[in-house]
Amino acid sequence: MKRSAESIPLGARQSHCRLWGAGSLALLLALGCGDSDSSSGDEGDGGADAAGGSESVGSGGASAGQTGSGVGGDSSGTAGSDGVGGAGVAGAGNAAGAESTGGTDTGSGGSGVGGGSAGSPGVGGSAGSPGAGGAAAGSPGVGGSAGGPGAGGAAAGSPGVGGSAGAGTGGSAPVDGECNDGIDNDGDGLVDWQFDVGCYAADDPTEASLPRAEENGWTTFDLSADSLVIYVSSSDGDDANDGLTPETAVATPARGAELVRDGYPDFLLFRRGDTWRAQDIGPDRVVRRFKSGQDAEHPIVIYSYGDSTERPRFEIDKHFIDHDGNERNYVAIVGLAFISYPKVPGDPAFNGADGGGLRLIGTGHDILVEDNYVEYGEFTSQNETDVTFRRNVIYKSYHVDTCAYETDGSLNPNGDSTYRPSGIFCGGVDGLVIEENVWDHNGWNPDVAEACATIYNHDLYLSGNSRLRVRDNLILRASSIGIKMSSGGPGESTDIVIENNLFAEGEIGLSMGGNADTEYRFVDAQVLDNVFTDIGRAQPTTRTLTWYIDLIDNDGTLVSGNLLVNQPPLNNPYGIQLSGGTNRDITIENNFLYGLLRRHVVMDAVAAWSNITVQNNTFVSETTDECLMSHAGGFGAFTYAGNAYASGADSGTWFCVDGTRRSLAEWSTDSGETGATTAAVTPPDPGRNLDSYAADLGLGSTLADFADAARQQSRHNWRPELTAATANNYIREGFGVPLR
Ligand SMILES: [Ca+2]
Ligand SMILES: [Ca+2]
Ligand SMILES: [Ca+2]
Repeated sequence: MKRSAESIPLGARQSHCRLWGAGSLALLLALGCGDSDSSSGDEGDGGADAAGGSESVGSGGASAGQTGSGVGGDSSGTAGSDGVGGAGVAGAGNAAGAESTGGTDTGSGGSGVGGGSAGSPGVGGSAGSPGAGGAAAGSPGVGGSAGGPGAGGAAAGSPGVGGSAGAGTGGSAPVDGECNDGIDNDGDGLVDWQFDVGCYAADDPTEASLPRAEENGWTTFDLSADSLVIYVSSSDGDDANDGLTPETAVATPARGAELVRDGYPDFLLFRRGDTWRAQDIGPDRVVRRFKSGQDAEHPIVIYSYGDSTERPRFEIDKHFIDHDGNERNYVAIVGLAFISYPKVPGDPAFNGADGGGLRLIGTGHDILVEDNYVEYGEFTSQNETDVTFRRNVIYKSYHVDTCAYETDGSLNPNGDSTYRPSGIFCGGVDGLVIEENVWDHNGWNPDVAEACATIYNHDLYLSGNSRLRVRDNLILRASSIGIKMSSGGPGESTDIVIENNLFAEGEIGLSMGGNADTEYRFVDAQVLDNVFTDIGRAQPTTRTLTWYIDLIDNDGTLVSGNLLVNQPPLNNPYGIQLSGGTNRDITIENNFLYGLLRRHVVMDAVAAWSNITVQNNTFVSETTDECLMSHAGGFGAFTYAGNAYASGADSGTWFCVDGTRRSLAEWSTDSGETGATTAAVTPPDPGRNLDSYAADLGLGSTLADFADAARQQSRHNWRPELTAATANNYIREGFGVPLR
């Protein structure tokens, strides 16, 4: 498993393709390094045109310095994107890699890519020419150079194929990449995206497992020499089979889980598009603890196979895997769908209570949970180490009996705390990564009676975790809080980064406080470049809060680059609030708050606080509300500097100091702020949010429309425009703040 680009330096990885000399072509091909083009200057592999190609990574030119005379395909290709020349292989002959000369091209096809010269990257052809040496129909193009007949990465996602269809015939079929060419390119016995676990999807140009940065962000795997692969299919499996091939798949998850081995880098693969009901990894709690892999680079993997792009669907009434206090290490759970069927309205077994997801509670480490879909259930992880949740979709975790009522029968907005469903609960995890997930509408279900939103239910509930990274998540429509963070004692949560997430609705965006009142419970936190919009708009609990960022008992916290916008007109608003008995070394800088009602910053200081800096922020309210800024408790611990302020309120009332209205000049005197200005900003398109983004994308006109589309994300259907990173930039652009 390759975890990230950083884990294996690019140069080191490429070198294994370069070290082989001429004459090692067969081996190179087996390793997936060479290209599949001719190495002998034969008539080229003829030109497929670049029909709808996606970006591809070419695998180098072939060996031995022979100049291919590639023959171009025709030029009717469309819309391929640039291929990337692979590394050439040192050839014995002509070392000077001539750039392939694309033939005449009238299409808008992908780029041709020349084979590289000795050991050097291929030379990219120009956009618009079909694959290497592509010429007009039937006319011979000039192939690539030494080390490769015209053939680095071709257009249309096909590495190493000579960018062109049959000689002189002018091909027209799309060129396939390694994961869609019918060939076992890496010699592991697994062919293409349907079966090779090194393929993230059909578009993957490599059957090998590369770092995520080269796998469209997905985790892929290579088999180890001693890996056992077990296939499970509900549609054509049989537990009497051996499970060792797709044709001899077993039928049940329990049998499959029996066949993979504890402590080995085995693969338990479920057929995509199949459904299992009331079955899981085993029939009792002990079995559901599952197994461990071999080591961090050789996990035991639960994943999928087959022609469908639909995740294997598990209709469950309890957690699919439940470590239940035991140690399980080196486990990857990838690409599965978990539906809590007793919570599906209308299901014959409906009770609104049973179900689950994954319960990773124990002393284990090195756990990966990626690309799973969870409906009506949740993830939990406690006390484990190095746990990663990435690119999952978690929707409508809920439980009945969460409503509470006043004596007059009206709804108590606090709700009943007996059950506390959230999208995820993590407690005491050291090394927790939560990235690029979709958290939507967790905590309640308005389609079910007695499944109320309460103050106890959140999209993410993170308690006392350290080395915590929460980045690039969509955090939508929480019952109460988008990310609720609690910490029970001093330093219990340390080394925290909350970065580039998108928070929409819920009644509170981020709360790093709560549940205790001891000193300095959150240490070394960074809240960076997040976007918060429409917090409080929907009021599922019926409370009228619209709180964006709440910090309590922090020690060494940086809040920087955040965009807080689109506050609904409710009676209890704020932007960023700092409170609690202890806060020190806090910096709030370069944030942009626009269109909030009042109280953009609330400081509720006490004597114990020290070294609090608020600088270079922009605070703009268009309402006539007083108290754009609200500061209480003295300025001894504070440095205010260089902030820009604007409000529609009377200029004598923008600032509230211990409850007294102050003008900007008076504020500067009181606070000692230097360089304060009246903000003069005119955002190009203020008001942008996920409603307008849904419209912009043609998805509808509401946050719900956007969420519906975002929940369809998977490795086989990945749309970058539906990620938090892209949506955040869309919103940033409207407010005229720098893109990220
Ligand atoms: Ca293949
Ligand atoms: Ca293979
Ligand atoms: Ca791959």
